[in-house]
Amino acid sequence: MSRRNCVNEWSGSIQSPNYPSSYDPNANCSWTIQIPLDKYLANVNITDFHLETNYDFLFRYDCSSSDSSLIASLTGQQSGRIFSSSSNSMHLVFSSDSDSNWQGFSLNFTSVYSPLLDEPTTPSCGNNSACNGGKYIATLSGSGAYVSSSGYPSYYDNNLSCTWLVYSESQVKTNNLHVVLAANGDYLMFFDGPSQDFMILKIYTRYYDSASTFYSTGNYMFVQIVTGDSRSDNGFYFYACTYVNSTSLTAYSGSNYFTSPN
Ligand SMILES: [Ca+2]
Repeated sequence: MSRRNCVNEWSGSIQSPNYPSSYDPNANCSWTIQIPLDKYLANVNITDFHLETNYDFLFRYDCSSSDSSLIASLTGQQSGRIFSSSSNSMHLVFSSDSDSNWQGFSLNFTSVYSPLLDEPTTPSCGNNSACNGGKYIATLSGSGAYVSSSGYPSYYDNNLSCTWLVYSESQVKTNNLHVVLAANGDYLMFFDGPSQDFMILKIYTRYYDSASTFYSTGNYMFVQIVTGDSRSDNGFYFYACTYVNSTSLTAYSGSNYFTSPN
């Protein structure tokens, strides 16, 4: 069977054919999620996902057709995963082979406003930083990205609100976080998603220095430093890199198990 679907909604759900009964063999179905306005992301929660491992797949593309770049190939059991699009559209393709049909999948998606979907701006006040309404977007590849307050370890400015959006094709992981903030109401926050609308991962208000790491649940981590009108200190730095949970994600290898439906 072959089927194409367009979902032009603010929120909704998508199920594999026949769900929760088993899907058909040789299925080839696609969905385009299009959030009605720019600057919104589709945030997808996989509520149930059981596909035959390495034979049946849900392919995730970053834009509105399978001509776009393939982000991930999901197979096996993936329930509980969360991921986001990097724009207001996302394309999904479900493909099954000729036998062993499992239960399939059910996904919910919602819209999330992300003002940082504007084009990245040139950092206005130092390396990897953007302040007072600006933004810095780091897309992780290779060895990752160094993120710091402006001019670290030189003292940061007063009255800052600086933000960083870190994107990875898998999850975002922090390394070697070092924080030195003045005791003046200054704070550093990490959010588990593409904006401040998401759950707070960490808040730091003074000193912190550790080799311990933490992760985003999905593809984005949003970072914000806010400083008051007096006193200052060194600021912060960390190294952001891509984290792949190898027990639940089959990375796309560009090999021969996928045929485009188009
Ligand atoms: Ca199968």
